[in-house]
Amino acid sequence: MKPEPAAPRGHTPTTAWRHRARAAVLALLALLLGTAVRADALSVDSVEPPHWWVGMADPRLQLLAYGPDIARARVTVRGAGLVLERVQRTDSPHHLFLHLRVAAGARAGERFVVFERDGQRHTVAYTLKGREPGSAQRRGFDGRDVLLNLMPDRFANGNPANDTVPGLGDPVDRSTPGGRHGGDLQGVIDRLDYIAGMGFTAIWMTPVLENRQPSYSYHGYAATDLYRVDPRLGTLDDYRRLAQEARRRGVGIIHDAVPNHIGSGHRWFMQPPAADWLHPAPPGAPLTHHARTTVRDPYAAPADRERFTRGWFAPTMPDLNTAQPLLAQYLVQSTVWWIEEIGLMGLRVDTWGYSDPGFLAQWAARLRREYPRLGIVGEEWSLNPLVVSAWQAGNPLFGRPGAGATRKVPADEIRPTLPSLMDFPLHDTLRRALVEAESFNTGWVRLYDFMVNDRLYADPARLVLFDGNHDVPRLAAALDGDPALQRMALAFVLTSRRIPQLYYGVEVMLDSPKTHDAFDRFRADFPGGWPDDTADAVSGRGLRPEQAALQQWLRRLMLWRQSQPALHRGELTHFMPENGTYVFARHLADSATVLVAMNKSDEPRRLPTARFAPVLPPGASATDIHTGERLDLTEALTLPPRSVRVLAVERRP
Ligand SMILES: [Ca+2]
Ligand SMILES: [Ca+2]
Repeated sequence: MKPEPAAPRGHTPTTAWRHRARAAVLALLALLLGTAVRADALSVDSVEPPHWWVGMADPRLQLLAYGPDIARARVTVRGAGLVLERVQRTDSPHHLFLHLRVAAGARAGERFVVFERDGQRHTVAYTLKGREPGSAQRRGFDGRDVLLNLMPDRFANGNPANDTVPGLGDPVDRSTPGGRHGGDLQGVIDRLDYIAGMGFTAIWMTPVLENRQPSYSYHGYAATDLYRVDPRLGTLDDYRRLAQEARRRGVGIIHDAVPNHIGSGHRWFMQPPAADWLHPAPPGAPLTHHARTTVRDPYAAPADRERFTRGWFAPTMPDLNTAQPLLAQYLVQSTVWWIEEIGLMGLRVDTWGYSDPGFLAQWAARLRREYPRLGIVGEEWSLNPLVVSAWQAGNPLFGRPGAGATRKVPADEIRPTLPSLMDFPLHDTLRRALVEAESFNTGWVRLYDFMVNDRLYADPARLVLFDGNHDVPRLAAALDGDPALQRMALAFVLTSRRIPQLYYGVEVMLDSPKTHDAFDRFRADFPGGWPDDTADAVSGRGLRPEQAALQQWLRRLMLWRQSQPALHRGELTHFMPENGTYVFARHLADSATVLVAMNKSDEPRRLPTARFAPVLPPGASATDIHTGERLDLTEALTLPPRSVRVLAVERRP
């Protein structure tokens, strides 16, 4: 399990001859004085973060130096504008924490961190970079965007030379659903024209950091180095190039951050920087029970709450004790590092809620202080809207109540700070509503009724609604392969009062088992990502007609949506479902209204338009954005059987 020491970071200008001369003098002294001199060579194997920036809102910088017996070293820092305020030692002899301050107005360039011990000296050149113009004010994602979730190992193999990397374990094996399939960042770069051409404006990739695990590493959620791109996915330079090439096409990158756990192949598992760095390991301590309500439930037993946040996610995923202040600062900084280094648009945060609540509030607040507009969407996989809403900034229901309040809340409850959450409750409801038979309380009515829960959210329009992701059965499977229902689901995701996110391959109806534990099969390879694939979603070669038709239908909707302010920030008005139909409108003063009408029944439906009066001006007409049909809505709206119409409403002059 224990990996080799990481390659040194930063270069070390100390010359060997000087070491040797000093060692000879010391040996002579020892001989003369009769005292023992330690023969251990002073080495610094890594300093993290590997570099930093001038001009950050928070001037603090915490360096973690790692090396054999480094805790006994004396440290000085040379160079203007980087001030060493304090050296902190823990119970680990091999780690040393340096608390520094980057002075206001400090210039970009190299500084030097000098370690001295037993008469030896080791100097690390430390770079403070200049920030890209506008870095702090980078725009996050919002209703204008459509996010693409893809898994790099399963999207496209752009570089067969990196499929297996000696020393990392888990060699490529495309024949196994849970093996590495060889996809990589180059594969994504090669398909950016396709991604942008479909109408996506952001890519959320599952984690790209090193996962040095002996097996089952392709998913990326067991990081073993928080400052290294997994070499099987590419290099740091590839990641930077991907972000630059994407940005040129109007596409941002959303980085998957995992503050809750690491992989058991991480050096920290065997050699933590402090004894309280990780929560106790199973089987001595139980795994988490995934009961996420415990951190909100006023009646939850303390032991149940504790087990949720302190229990390991899996036996191969050591749980980070994020209440440890040095670790909390490490995690804030490593996230800032990727944002600055890659030029990220935002973050998707894994297993939000599984960490210490105080840490989560602080982590998000620190990032938003550094980047006020950064997009951050947390994964709170609860189907209960109350549990999801509890994390969104601005929710007055959560946080410690003021004096005199009688409301019972958990003692450590903290005000929410997160701008966005994944909308698992609405995602799940949408799927159920589509496959259910229609009745007075099932089918469309289930979805219609559910929207009242938007009252719980401080800002429902900032939630991310998705057709699927890497953890749930494919949309095609959930809807029993029905193309009409898939169109309705996708139309809803792309026109609802949410930020839409699609899962790669949904445009060509990628299928999977329906059972909820077939994770590896939800992550099938994107067609055409490998040279021997019989179909190619990008060129269209080998696609079945219904696949190509859905892809074209979706492309039309996504590109058109880019010019529709009513879909980006409009109000929502919806009408009670009738006879298997559901109609809603997105509208905004001084902007064209979008009317979405769906018909699940096998019969055509004629809907008198009088009841849509609040959103349809008298004598309105509309264009079906897919067929180009011009519809006169004065009397009625007709819907073909099992269809969805997305309509651009026009006022008749
Ligand atoms: Ca590859
Ligand atoms: Ca945890």
